[in-house]
Amino acid sequence: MKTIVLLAALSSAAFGAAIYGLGGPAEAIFIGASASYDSHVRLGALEFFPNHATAPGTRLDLGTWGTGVPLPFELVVDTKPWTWNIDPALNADGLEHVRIAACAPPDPSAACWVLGWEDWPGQSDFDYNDHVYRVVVERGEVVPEPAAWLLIGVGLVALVGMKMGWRR
Ligand SMILES: [Ca+2]
Ligand SMILES: [Ca+2]
Repeated sequence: MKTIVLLAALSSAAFGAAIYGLGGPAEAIFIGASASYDSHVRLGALEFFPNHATAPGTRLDLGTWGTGVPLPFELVVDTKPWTWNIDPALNADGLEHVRIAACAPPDPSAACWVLGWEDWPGQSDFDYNDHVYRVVVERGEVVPEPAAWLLIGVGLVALVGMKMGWRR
């Protein structure tokens, strides 16, 4: 039983149960939808990509996300009173309503994810293609931490000391 639970947790993690910021801007690109119900995506105060009124390839700036900060995507079903969260624990039916797969980022330092949502609760088809988009998360500029600055300072002092030593 424990093994089954662990495997379930691993398979969920393999799909990337959460998407995290990398200190830089994030962008969403709409891919498409195979659904009869209307739905759109919510990310905090942003409501976007109505599935039947958005052209594939439409891009949206999601703002800057700090390193390790999860992006709390939700799928809002407009036809029915259903909202699904990226975290299955927050869903009324307790089920996973989004499959997440890695994709090739535009530059190697960024991360790219494809999110495919399921808009029906409980006994649905679970085809995870009712609302599909890509998210590219960019890495922020790397700013040395105070400890790193201290090390750099110590290194410079040592270098200067060595040069002065050689002159004597
Ligand atoms: Ca579908
Ligand atoms: Ca479906």
